[in-house]
Amino acid sequence: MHKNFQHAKYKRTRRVQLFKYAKFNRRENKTGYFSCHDHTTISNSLVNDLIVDCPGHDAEDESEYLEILSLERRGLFNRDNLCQEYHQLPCVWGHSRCYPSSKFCTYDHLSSNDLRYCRNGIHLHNCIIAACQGMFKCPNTICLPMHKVCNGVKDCPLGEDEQVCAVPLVCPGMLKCDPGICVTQEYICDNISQCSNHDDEMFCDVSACPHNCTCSGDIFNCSGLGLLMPPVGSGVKFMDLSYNTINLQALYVVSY
Ligand SMILES: [Ca+2]
Ligand SMILES: [Ca+2]
Repeated sequence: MHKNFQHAKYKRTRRVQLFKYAKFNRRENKTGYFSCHDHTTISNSLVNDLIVDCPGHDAEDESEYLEILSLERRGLFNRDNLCQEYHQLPCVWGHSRCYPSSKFCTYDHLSSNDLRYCRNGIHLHNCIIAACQGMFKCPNTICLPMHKVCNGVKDCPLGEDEQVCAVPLVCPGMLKCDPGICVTQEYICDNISQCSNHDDEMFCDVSACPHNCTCSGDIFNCSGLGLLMPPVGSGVKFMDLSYNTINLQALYVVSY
């Protein structure tokens, strides 16, 4: 009975706490910055991400984790999953920082060079048997998205991802960046440049895609649209104009 009471109290505490965070985040989002105790400011995205960014020893930007530790000390902590989405896993049980379960064991970075998914790297633990579907598996450990293979950085603990690069990569069904790495579809137009020349984040604005064409990065697919002239576009590396009725003799400038 006592345990049930404690659990109910815990759940109530967490609800109140999350409500406070939601309120707090709404307020902070207006400025985009969090003010540390010494008045240093850090980006809101670094608040409650499980790595302390404020100077000093207060860890005020990690108040959610501090609360979990406090609940644990008082014996009130419960391994509740607070993730909002169905296919998500928490970076720490009882914490609201979550990542897609499909990214379990996926080693990747944000534009800021911070670790992607869980900044504390908890999603990279226990990866011996991770399947790494559609990715490169470092022997007995983490999974690398294809853009980490042959990118000149040893991402596997023993650098196996850079040992297969003597022959130029072919990238079937993927975007091949200019320097030679492959980028799978899900990383194209995800607001993070996996290509050093930003190829994968070009032409992501739908309005830049010619009418009725399907565009992904700098690859435009305008096949089978009954076109008589190629659509207007600049900087396009590949445009599929098959199954149209374009008369090339009528064109005097073709520069795609
Ligand atoms: Ca690499
Ligand atoms: Ca990208």
